[in-house]
Amino acid sequence: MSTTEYTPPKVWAWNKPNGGRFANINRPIAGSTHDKELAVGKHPMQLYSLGTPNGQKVTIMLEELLALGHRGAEYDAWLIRIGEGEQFGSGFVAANPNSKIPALVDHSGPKPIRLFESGAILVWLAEKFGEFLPKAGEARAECLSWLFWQMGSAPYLGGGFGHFYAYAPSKIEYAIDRFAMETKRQLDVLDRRLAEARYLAGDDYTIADIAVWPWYGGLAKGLLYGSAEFLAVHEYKNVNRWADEIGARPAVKRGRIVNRLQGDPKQQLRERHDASDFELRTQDKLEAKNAAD
Ligand SMILES: N[C@@H](CCC(=O)N[C@@H](CS)C(=O)NCC(=O)O)C(=O)O
Repeated sequence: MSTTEYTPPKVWAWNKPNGGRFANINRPIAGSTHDKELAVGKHPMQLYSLGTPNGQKVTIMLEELLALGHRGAEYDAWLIRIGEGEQFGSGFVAANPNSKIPALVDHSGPKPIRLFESGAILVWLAEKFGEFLPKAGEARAECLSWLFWQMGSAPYLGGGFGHFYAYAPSKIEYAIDRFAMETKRQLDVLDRRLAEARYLAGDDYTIADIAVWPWYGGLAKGLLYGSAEFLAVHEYKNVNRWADEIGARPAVKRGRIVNRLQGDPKQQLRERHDASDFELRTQDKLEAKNAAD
């Protein structure tokens, strides 16, 4: 990649790989690249995802619903390897025309209903089961506001800061400065909110916490982009208190490992088709299962 000053041409053209970490999958057109139907399991909810922060939101929500006894939230979690372009298979594109995980197909009604965008999936599940979304008033307003805050903010963290700090083929001071500043500002926004409230919507744990935790909880606990020291994340004391409290929830511990492909193999459950799949980890059979996949 050239390090000289770039003069954009009159009309941009896709004529060269950019060398970035995602160069082999990025392209400027939508639609499928190959035919591949999605597998369908036995449960009402069919999830097609990967254990990134965006994927974890949905598996945490489903595990929380199951923990409350909602059998209708039983799910099969199928792995979509985005590094290998599986989000461009025809079946996945039919579930999400935007070709990004997570996508959910709800088979509980007379005809399957597709959902894409993690925020939409969380609201759908919250309304369907009557959990984690306050029904009215200030708590509902706060919940929806922080939920949509996450949808608007995280691209600056992931696509901006994370991309230029950790993945871009060269370190560009301008880009890292710009997005580090915005990321720290966002952490401060959260820290101030969590100084005045236990959870983002107030006294109760909601889908706002479920959406924000995998991104900003992960960042505060030093799990994203190897950036803990660079961003001095320990300074955000209220975010850390909140991140620890949510991270200790059993459903969160389960949900965050589903569809994971990275990190400690004991913290990866590549596909989840039954509640008993989690026990495989404690029996040390998971590594063998993952190796066989
Ligand atoms: N706003 C979307 C973001 C989804 C997203 O960016 N997913 C990423 C993984 S974390 C993805 O599938 N990327 C594949 C690609 O860009 O080709 C959501 O919240 O669901």
